[in-house]
Amino acid sequence: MKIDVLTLFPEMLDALNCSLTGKAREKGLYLLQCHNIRDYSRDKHKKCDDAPFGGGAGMVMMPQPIHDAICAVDPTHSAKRIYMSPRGRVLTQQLVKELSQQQHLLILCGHYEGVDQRVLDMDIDMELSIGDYVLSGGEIPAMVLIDSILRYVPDVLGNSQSTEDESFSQPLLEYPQYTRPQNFCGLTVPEVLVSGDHAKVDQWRREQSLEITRKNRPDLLEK
Ligand code: 4FV
Repeated sequence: MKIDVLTLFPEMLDALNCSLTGKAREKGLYLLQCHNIRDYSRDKHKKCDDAPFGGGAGMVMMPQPIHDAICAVDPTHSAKRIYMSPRGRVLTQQLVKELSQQQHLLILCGHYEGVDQRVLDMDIDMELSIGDYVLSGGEIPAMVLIDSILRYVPDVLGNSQSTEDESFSQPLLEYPQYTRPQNFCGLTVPEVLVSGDHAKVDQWRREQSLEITRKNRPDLLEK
């Protein structure tokens, strides 16, 4: 999988060089390239934002640097081009799974009040939101999208890990997890988990998932 990220702050994406995503990148399981939109500004001062027509607070990212960056990075439109925005379709595990099948993603990160609509109309395939709240930039949402997608890329997760048994891959939320020590601050691990009876463990985990889902996300049970 090839991922191109267009941003005013490419250094923010360095966070992906840690942990699982970092190891996968070192192993060449995916190719991530970050492109600084400011490098494509034709303004002598490299200006990339301006005041909104019609008035209003804040600044809007100008269309020219973004359009030129997209055309330079993805000249044949081979990528699925995604703009991270609270206005977009909300990201779900199902959508993550679908997007993980793409060979090439281009992710545009907005800043300030957002991006000139004309570049979205001309160049973007999909607006995507990570949730109903407003952030200062699209870089963190882009990292959320990349991290969630990479977990479906072959060999990124070790053999011992799986995407099958976790929250949202099933319609129920994940059951509680425990590890050593068995007694921590006087709190012990549920006996069933150390019983060796796998059928009982599976039953306990399903009951816990149901209880947690009922408490925190009853809407998932309706589905
Ligand atoms: C966002 C979200 C988000 C809005 C203005 C970036 C910011 C600035 N992106 N899911 N929620 N983006 O808040 O994806 O341009």
